[in-house]
Amino acid sequence: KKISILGVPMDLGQARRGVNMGPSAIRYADVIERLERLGYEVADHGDIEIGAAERLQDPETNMKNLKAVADANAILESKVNEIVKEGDFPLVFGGDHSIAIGTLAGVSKHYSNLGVIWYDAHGDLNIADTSPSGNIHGMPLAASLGHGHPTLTEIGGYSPKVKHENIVIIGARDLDEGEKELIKDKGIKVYTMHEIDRLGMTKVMEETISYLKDKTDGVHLSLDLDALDPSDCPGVGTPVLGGISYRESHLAMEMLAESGMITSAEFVEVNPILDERNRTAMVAVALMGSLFGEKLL
Ligand code: DIR
Ligand code: MN
Ligand code: MN
Ligand code: MN
Repeated sequence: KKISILGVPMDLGQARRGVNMGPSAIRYADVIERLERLGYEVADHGDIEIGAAERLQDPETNMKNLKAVADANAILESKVNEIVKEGDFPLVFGGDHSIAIGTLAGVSKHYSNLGVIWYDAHGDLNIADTSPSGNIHGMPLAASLGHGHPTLTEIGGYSPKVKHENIVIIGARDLDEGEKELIKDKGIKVYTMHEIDRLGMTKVMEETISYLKDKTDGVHLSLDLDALDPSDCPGVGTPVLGGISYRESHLAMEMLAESGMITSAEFVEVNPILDERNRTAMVAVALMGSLFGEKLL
């Protein structure tokens, strides 16, 4: 099977510059060699182009850079669509998490019941009205569920991309009020840090896999590096204490590899400017190794 890599140097979905260098940082950490060593053919499709930042938050929409974020996601949608059409595995590097809108738009039309694992300290379930920041990287899961501004929900020309009952959030520990309401209202499956501590990652992943296995025909992994503890991944724009450990994350990726259920993935929010000697990108690449079947023995 062939893996097709796409970089998305997006930094307009949040407030801290530098996350646009995430794709370079991940490539610098030898991702292609690592995946090739596992026997995959790897094609690097390079980075897509991102437009210019608007200087102010639009008072009408309560969002920052809506047009530039939407335009880039439309391009991303068509590139990811092509990759899936070719029968390749799309592996997307961010860039901030607003790019999940385009990735999911490109992937989901190829499945009748796409599942999504959202590995993140945050829910990314805000709409403009509930967002405390106006940052679109806090909105991509809501947009993919069909909630929010049509400029975001209609990317790819259809909505929703995923059903509420087909998503699992893992690692949550910072949720806004509107996000909590949506989770309760729709009964969205969430493993907060409390459940991860209490059940252990093995049980969390066993439950996640069996929850998604029968009702989905493909599963997208959207991995925000801020799901991990900042001591392991300091190079992220919105670090939150008390996160998932490096070892638990490897276990999660290994269990997903064994399940054989993951059909697309993205690794986002790597910001080398905020990082320590590219550690966060190196963690991302190590986790990709496990996700694609790397084993010690
Ligand atoms: C916050 C932060 N919930 C917001 N979101 C982040 O701005 O909507 N997502 N950092 O990754
Ligand atoms: Mn996120
Ligand atoms: Mn996050
Ligand atoms: Mn809905």
